[in-house]
Amino acid sequence: MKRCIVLGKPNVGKTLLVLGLADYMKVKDIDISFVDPGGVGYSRKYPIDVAIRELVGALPHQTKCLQSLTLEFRAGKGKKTVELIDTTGLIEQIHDDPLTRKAMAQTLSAIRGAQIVIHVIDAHQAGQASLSSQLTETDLDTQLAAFAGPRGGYCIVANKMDLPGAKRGLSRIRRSFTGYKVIPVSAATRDGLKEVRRHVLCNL
Ligand SMILES: Nc1nc2c(ncn2[C@@H]2O[C@H](COP(=O)(O)OP(=O)(O)OP(=O)(O)O)[C@@H](O)[C@H]2O)c(=O)[nH]1
Ligand SMILES: [Mg+2]
Repeated sequence: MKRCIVLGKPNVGKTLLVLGLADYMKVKDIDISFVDPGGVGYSRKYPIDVAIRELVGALPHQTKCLQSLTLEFRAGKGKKTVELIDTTGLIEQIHDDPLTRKAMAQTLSAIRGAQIVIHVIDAHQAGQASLSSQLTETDLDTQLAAFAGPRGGYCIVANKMDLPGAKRGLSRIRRSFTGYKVIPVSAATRDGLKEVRRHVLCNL
């Protein structure tokens, strides 16, 4: 089965994107497999609304391990499946909590095993910076795009498009990441998830 990894900075909406996509694809009960940075795993079945309530949070580093679920796509008479992997948010600095550091290392090593990469950037936050400024080479998002972008199946999701200033943020993201596919999304309202679904399906 092909793997699709969802990554980005903390709090950009990775977990809500993953669960929102499952919801958009009409998954009622989701089976989530958790694998911690030490390799210990377990799984749990949730109604989608409970998963959103328990796994999405406003504080950074809510997700501290790999959380994956399987999505099925109808393709002609058969079906195609993908493992969708939610990850720990990445930061430029060395985090002072050893467990979070390990979880970030786990995110980075999981990139190599994925055929599809969804890089989430918060468009609302990008809209707060001055419009003329572009991201520098040392910015984590620039580095992630340079690392994961040349591989097939890569796209940027500009999330939180429902919030004020996000359109401005989307322009800034498009200017800073020319040559990459950028999909505007609101994981909260589910707008744009059709295009995300199409991106995943096209790369299966
Ligand atoms: N308005 C709005 N809020 C969003 C959207 N996506 C996520 N959020 C909110 O942003 C916060 C972080 O969402 P998460 O999905 O937990 O973000 P994350 O990237 O998984 O965060 P970490 O696991 O901590 O790295 C939560 O309060 C969400 O409700 C969106 O499209 N619009
Ligand atoms: Mg998360």
